[in-house]
Amino acid sequence: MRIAVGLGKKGGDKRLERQGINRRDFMKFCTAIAVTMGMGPSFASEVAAALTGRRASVVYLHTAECTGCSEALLRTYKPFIDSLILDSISLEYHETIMAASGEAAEATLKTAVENPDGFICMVEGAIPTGLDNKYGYVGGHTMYDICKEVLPKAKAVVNIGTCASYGGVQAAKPNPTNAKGVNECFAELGVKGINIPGCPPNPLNMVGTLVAFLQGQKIELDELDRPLMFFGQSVHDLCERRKHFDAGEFAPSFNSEEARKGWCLYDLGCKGPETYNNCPKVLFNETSWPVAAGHPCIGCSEPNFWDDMTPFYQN
Ligand code: FSX
Ligand code: SF4
Ligand code: F3S
Repeated sequence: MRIAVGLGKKGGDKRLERQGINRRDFMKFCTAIAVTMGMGPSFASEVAAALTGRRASVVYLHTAECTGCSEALLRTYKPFIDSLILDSISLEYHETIMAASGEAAEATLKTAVENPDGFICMVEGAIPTGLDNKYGYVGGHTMYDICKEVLPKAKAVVNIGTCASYGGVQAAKPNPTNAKGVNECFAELGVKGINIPGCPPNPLNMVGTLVAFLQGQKIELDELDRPLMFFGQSVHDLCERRKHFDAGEFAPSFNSEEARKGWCLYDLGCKGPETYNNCPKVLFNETSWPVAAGHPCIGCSEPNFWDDMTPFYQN
């Protein structure tokens, strides 16, 4: 999957042209990333420079998950985020979308990990540790062993999605595979990944993390290893229905006139007050987010949300 490394603005522009992405659309995308990162729109040119400069080598590992995180990344935005991302990073290994299979795929992973310039490792999914780690295999190796081998060698580890961050649905009670988030699982090896939770996470938070890393920015994390620039405020604080919460205006049912008028969904189970994420500000697919669509926030980016936030439709 390695594509020739392009350098500098000129090389980056050529790469964009090849993908049929015009500069205007690209800058629109960079502005969205700048805003996601909590910077003003003028920061877009620095985002563009980071994304069109020397491409970072990325190894993307899949463990126990639903692949919704990769789907979220690949199915969003115009110009299509996958072209932008795949053209901005050198994605050396990604089990879902790589062309290679079998031994060729394994050889690709080995080469990527031995890259003298280093690599960033993104992990999607929880690590099953029950039964001597035998619940999940890729290419004859346990997911645990693959991560144990690869993660300590990475320049940075980014845990994509709630599963990789905290265990997610795999770790929901009774957690039959004893699934764990990456940091919990590999803390003893000194692995401390940046968590980008969400089930699925917003791809712009993932790209913003990558941009910050490429720029050499220090990424400030909260106590749950989430970048404060994306997860520093609660969904509730950013929600467009908040004025109705403050006014005591609560929709009595999903199918009510009040719900349609934008009244607060707290009485219908909304977990926005306990959930830290930027969904109301960043939106998914440039379009919407759960509460705008009339559905309560179920707290999908918080640890143990399957256990702690259920029942989803009651408070
Ligand atoms: Fe988990 Fe990713 Fe939820 Fe799925 O694979 S965060 S189950 S949306 O997509 O890891
Ligand atoms: Fe808060 Fe949810 Fe009401 Fe929005 S809908 S104001 S997030 S409780
Ligand atoms: Fe998840 Fe709540 Fe955002 S359910 S997508 S954190 S609004």
